[in-house]
Amino acid sequence: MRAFSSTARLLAGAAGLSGAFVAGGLARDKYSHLQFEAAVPVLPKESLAALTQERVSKSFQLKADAPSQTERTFIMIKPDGVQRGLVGEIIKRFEQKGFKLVAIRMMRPGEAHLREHYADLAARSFFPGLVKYMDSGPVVAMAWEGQGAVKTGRVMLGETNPADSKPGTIRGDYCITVGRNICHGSDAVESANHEIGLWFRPEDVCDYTPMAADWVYGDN
Ligand code: IDP
Ligand code: MG
Repeated sequence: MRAFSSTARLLAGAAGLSGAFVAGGLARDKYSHLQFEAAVPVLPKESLAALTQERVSKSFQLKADAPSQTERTFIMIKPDGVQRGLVGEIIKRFEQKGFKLVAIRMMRPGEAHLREHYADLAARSFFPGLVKYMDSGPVVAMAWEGQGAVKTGRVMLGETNPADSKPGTIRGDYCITVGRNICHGSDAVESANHEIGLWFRPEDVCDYTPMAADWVYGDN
């Protein structure tokens, strides 16, 4: 019996509270009142509810400082980013930064749409190759919202040519040549709004307040 009791004690110690319940059940005949009763604090239901309520309401006493203006940027994972399995990594970076995903869509829009998206580059020598590359597989189109989303989004992407992109940026970390630079990001607020309108219907863009907004924004 004594050996069994030590085993029960070990179990309880190693597995914590739940282990205490299990081990307590095993040794209940003779030893449970000695070994386990004191280890399990008994809180009346009402006080637990009051404690929870206090904690929860305290966290919401922070002043809401989420920006009133809602700057959005258009970010796209190009066909090479999709093929190379970098969709999750790129989304993760924007999420972890604190930006809010407001629209996302995987698609293969076709040449005409891609020509329109890159219309300002139509005269460039690399334009036909760019359209062919962009039409070589599905892309993931996204709209991200947040303070400074356009400018910061560009910083997160890195330079157009990955060779000039710093480590820590998406292009700096994951690609090598300008012809396979895995992602697109709007270069100005106006072009962002234009691009979001080109790739999404208004009803595809979601309006919501993330629970963490007050933990992302605050001037104190
Ligand atoms: P950005 O994507 O950084 O905004 P842009 O100058 O707008 O750069 O060019 C759009 C895309 O065209 C680039 O991301 C890249 O895929 C492609 N591109 C730009 N310059 C060249 C080039 O010199 N050779 C081949 N492709 C290019
Ligand atoms: Mg551009």
